[in-house]
Amino acid sequence: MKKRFLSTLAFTATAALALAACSSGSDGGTDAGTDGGSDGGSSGDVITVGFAQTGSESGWRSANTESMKTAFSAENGFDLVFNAADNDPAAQIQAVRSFINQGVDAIVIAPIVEDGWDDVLQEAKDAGIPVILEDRTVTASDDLYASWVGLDFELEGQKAGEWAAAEFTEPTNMVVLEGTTGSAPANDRATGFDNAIAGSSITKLDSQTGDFTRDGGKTVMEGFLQKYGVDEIDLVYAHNDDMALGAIEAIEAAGAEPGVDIKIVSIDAVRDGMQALADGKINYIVECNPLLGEKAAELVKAVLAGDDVDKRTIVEDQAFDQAAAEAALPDRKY
Ligand code: GZL
Ligand code: ZN
Repeated sequence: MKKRFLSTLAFTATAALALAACSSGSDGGTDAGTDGGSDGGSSGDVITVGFAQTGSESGWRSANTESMKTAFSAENGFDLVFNAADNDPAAQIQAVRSFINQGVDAIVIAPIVEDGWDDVLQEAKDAGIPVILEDRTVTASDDLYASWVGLDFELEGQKAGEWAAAEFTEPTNMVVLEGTTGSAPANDRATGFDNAIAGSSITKLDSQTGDFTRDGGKTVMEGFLQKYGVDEIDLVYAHNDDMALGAIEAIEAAGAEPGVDIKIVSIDAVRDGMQALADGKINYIVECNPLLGEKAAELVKAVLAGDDVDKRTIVEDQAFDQAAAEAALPDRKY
């Protein structure tokens, strides 16, 4: 308690000094976080934001990172301190701690996994630094972050499951390529899909994480093909396109035709996934929109300006069959 009290005390003193500096207009250079989030950016001041990204595990992630960097640009009034945690939850929490120590004005997180966030979010709160979540969610109490902008992962899983339940009316064996273990999308996409296929003719043979990567999807699919044989598997449910694209490689290497001998339903609708759908190697894709940067930047400015913000903002997704993918491909932004 003593340590925290002192750090708060020290922080308050620094903020008071920096605030004086900011308001006297002598805040010429970039803040480098000296004022610890008290200047709110409303004084036309540079807002220093620490962004803790999951890593670079998928095509979706690259599009999301690009969207965030474009939104949190210098011309938009930001100084972005970017960290990609290489899909390592401990490293991501360490990155958030370093943002707190730097005294950034606000912190944005795309949390790799849902659990384990309570302590560091409490530390950010004690330091007076608001946290905005983008993309994935956490199980920590929502008074530990200002707002979340993301997607309805359970609905994405449900849409994929509804397609599969309608498509397969004969007894069907399915294998599942799960996303990162403990992540909100992996948990919720499984729940939504399983609820949608309850009572259908689909049997889940196996389910294993491919960690949202192409290599992961390929390796796990190779294992399933070894274990069950091509003829025993009718359907693959991949929690993202990158794992579906890895599974396509494994199915072709086993001499079977993806999208024909073994059908595939996936989530994301990134360019490479949509191309595979247009080529008939994937059969259905539910979109998961990665372009969250603009909304996240809007939330950071509103929170620092002291405005009330919605706790949750869900971005719309759509779904694509082969014809819709062919039509949508030319205009896809990601
Ligand atoms: C979903 C996002 C997931 C994508 C994957 O919003 O968190 O992480 O579905 C990405 O492609 O790796
Ligand atoms: Zn300032």
